[in-house]
Amino acid sequence: MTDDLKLKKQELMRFLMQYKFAINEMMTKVNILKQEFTYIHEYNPIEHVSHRVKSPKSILKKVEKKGIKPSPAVIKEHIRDIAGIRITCSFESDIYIIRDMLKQQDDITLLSEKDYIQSPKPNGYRSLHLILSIPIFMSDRTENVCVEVQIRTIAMDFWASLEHKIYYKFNKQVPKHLNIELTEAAEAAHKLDQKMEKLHREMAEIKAEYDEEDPLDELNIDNERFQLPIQFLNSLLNDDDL
Ligand code: 0O2
Repeated sequence: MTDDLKLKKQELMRFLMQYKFAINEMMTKVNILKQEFTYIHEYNPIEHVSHRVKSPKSILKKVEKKGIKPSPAVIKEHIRDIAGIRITCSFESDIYIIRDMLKQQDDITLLSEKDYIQSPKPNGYRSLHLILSIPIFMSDRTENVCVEVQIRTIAMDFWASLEHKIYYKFNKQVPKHLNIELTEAAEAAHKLDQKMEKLHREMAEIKAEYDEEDPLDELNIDNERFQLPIQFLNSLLNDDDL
């Protein structure tokens, strides 16, 4: 390998490294939110998280598509999805809860938000896209790095994965009848999301009523996991000597 090529490779590695670190930072944040939310609200809004750094080949494709100069500074400014994180949740309302939890963090700046849930794409694509900027502290400098965060439900993700496969299988020229069926499937997925959200809400209401009535709550005892019979615990609570 020539010295010039070695230098170019090093420059590319250094450029991509900041995106890897940005993903590490974001993943730590997401994991903390996941654990804290589970602890406080007794349920986990985040079902699955995946991440990737765009390959040099895909970055170059986007450089060509956008007609920009292939220099690190220009790429960094114009291509904001080099680092990508995808968060999958159970319910649509979780998406906005996670968005708000991320937005309120002091070191995160929200650069843009595209809500393809309120305004789905014509093909039926639904997802919430955030472009966030976070600082990365390197040995000799601080870099503000963009991360694209896509947040969607399991149903939205299921649809998007299949649509993506079909899109590339037919080299972006999907037969009309498949496009129609895909749009219908997106609608069905949306209906399922609405139904699941309704069930989720109803369940939360029942749980809130149940918690109000349950005297064990004051003792902060998780009685589902508690091994002693409930009558015994109630008798303890009613004991004047306590
Ligand atoms: P990959 O491999 O997923 O990263 P941009 O081109 O990013 O500057 P654009 O096109 O406005 O600007 O971006 P947008 O609308 O935020 O969408 C970018 C990403 O969203 C895509 O990334 C996909 O991941 C996803 N996406 C958007 N529309 C669709 C869709 O109709 N179907 C599916 N399955 N995914 C979609 P990339 O860069 O295409 O690829």
